[in-house]
Amino acid sequence: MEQTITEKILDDHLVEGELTPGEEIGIEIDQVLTQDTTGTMVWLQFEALEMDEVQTELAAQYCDHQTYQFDFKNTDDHRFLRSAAGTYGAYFSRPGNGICHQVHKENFAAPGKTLLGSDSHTPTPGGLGQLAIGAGGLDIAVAMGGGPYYVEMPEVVNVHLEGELPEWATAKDIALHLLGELTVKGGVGKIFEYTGPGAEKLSIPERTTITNLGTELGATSSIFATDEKTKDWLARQDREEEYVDLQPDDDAEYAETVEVDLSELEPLVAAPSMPDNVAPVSEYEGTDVEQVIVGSCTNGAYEDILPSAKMLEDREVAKQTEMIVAPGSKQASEMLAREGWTAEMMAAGVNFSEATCGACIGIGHVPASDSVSLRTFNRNFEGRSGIEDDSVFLCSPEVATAAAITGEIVDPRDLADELGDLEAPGLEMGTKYGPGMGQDDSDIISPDEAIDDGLVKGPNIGDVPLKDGIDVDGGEALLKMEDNITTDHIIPATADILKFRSNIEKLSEFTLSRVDDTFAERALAADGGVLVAGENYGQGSSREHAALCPMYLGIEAVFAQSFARIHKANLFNFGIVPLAIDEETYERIDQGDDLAIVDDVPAGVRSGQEEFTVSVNGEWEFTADLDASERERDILAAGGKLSWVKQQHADD
Ligand code: MIC
Ligand code: SF4
Repeated sequence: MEQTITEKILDDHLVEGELTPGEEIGIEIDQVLTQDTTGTMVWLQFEALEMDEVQTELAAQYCDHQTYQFDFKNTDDHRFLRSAAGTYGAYFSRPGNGICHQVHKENFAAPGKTLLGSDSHTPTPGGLGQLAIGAGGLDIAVAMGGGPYYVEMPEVVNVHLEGELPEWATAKDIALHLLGELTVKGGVGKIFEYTGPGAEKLSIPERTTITNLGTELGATSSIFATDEKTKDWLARQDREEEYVDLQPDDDAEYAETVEVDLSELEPLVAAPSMPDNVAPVSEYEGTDVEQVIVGSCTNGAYEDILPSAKMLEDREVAKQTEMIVAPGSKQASEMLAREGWTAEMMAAGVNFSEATCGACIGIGHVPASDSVSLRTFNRNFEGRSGIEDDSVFLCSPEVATAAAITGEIVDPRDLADELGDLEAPGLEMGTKYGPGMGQDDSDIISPDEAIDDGLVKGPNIGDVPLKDGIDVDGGEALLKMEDNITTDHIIPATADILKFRSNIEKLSEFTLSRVDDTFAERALAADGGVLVAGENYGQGSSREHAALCPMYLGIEAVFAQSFARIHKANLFNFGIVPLAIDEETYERIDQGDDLAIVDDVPAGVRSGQEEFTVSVNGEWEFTADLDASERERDILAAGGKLSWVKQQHADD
């Protein structure tokens, strides 16, 4: 059988099922990654599963999301994570060393291998030919213990890139163009495979910008074939031996093909407050910009920042605007510094940040009220920057830097015309630097170097809540929400909330506070209930806290028109029943209605029942669908994945 790249890698790792789209498959995981704001739960769950050591080829723990300490809580988390990595045999990347996706790409990502990570942008190294998938922390803990990862076999979509990018259009614009066309739910249940002459011309950092943003499409993953560029890039990281040739077969069959002619693209922005709210930059020209940030896991590589540096040579940041560069990794910072670019950018008025997620989740560099911030990031969900009425635009480093120079949104092509001497920077390597990319692993502690002093749990490290069995019969619709509710709505990040990620009791007080700040209190007073939502419920991050906290508050079921992939898996993992409803039913239900499930849910879940009858205030009825594999039903019946795995261990 002729195969796509995805099918080849999955075939090599398949332990259960068949590669039929929509069917559940079990795959072997070679590498796992976790970060600081999902990692504490991962290791607490690993401990609760009574595992002795990491079973995958490689596990890496990064400290990247929260590196600015306000009190002992994050430092406690980081100390615990270092101790867990040392105890169980994972690599540990110290705070300040960079964002997990960038550092993993530089140090460990390998073509042909599978990677599972407790962060939604884990697919980033797909640009290097790695099949990488984001998942909830509990799935990472189980995979790290040697268990297969179960996922619905996605449809493989071919994104065929023709032609060449015109000057000032970038890889970011390819991704934004797709978001504009396909929307934030266009990729659910799909893997995007990029092929064609246009794909071959892209550099590795350009490819990884695109695979990173595949997450915003809701895709399970995104991947490119490998070639000389992949080999060269690995060689620059001193890892040439990890190169594997990976191509789709000539007659590989794709579920669908999306054609993009790169020569037709132009500089784009995603306007507030959804990554698919895409328009040409020219539509917003003249908008005042108070803040510009270049960096993050999307555009934080050395090659992403270099264009900004070149554009700023002999120029200055406009006085009414602040420009911050937040490199994705220390390696990127170091290379810019060694080449002298850092000093030049600083002299132009740029302020450098530590290599951290920070501003991307409202930790530091919060925009001023009622102001526009232009960022090279991947998400601009309402309130994510740290203030509720934010106005965040997403764009390429080139568009961001053009705005920093003028103080307003400007199409860089127009700016180039106006200035006369501004050249499109392109992505070629810096000239001042010799061979080798300045590979730096001084901030990575390998399992061999680790001090194994046992798990160190300070007062910020709580317990993992555990639910036993299933006891679901419906309840009050405590909240009715719209389409595209993000996990940032369910459990916001931001500095004042993020520090409670290891303390579910406290964190749950913030559940859905961005939608209704009385929710947590009402849920506790009602002793549980259900949630109602439109399409694509739970899009965005992988944070399992968005299921754990509702579970803690007694939420039994979520009725939604459709669910985002990772969040749906997290609902199963924490014993909350995801039930699908149609649009008409959604429209008829009101917040406060009593949704009593007429059928015996525990029995139905066990017996494979797919339709459940629900009575609304005892006045009218509707049918809700449970789309779950046998394994997912077993997990629900056990009260969640932790109880399920524990039961299985007890049976062995
Ligand atoms: C995000 O971009 O939303 C995050 C913060 O990286 C999350 C992880 C988290 O919530 O800790 C993600 O993308 O999974
Ligand atoms: Fe960090 Fe933002 Fe990337 Fe999430 S999207 S990993 S918060 S930089």
